[in-house]
Amino acid sequence: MSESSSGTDVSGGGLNKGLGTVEVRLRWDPSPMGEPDNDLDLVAAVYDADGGTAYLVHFDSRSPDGTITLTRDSHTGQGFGTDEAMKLEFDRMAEAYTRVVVGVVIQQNDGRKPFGAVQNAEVAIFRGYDELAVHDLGTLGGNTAATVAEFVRPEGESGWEFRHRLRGFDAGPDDFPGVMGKV
Ligand SMILES: [Ca+2]
Repeated sequence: MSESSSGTDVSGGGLNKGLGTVEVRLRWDPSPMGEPDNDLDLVAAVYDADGGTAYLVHFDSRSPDGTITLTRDSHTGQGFGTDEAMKLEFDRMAEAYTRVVVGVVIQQNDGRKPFGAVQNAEVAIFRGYDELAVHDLGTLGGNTAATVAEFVRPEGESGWEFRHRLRGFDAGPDDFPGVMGKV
């Protein structure tokens, strides 16, 4: 389980192949006293070569092969540092899978709560100690969901590539998984 001794680590700038293990870290501030909790969720959708959704990973849905794990979960955003985190082990992912999209969706409990109503919502994507991307989700204003990272394995290639991706969606926890993979 030693991530620092990964044999696939590629040194040198700009080369994102052989991603190894990637962690997506999400943080946000709790709601003001007396208001419904701010509950943001990380969601990963895994696609096969035909573009079909192979499976989803979120707070109550696990990866069948254990390569994507929600390692930290929060319903309120309380506490310091990372509130929710997801680990993706690309080295162990089956050949059949060629694309993974990671998103954030806000639980809509009482009325509508967009990113603009959640303070200091930020997502960061790390490969080891390297920060691949960081996004201030507050910039998404009126959106209630967003895709924040895309990982692809090009046809004929063995290595995965990271692609920057930040796109807002007007969707909730029920319908976001169905649309998050659409380009
Ligand atoms: Ca959550």
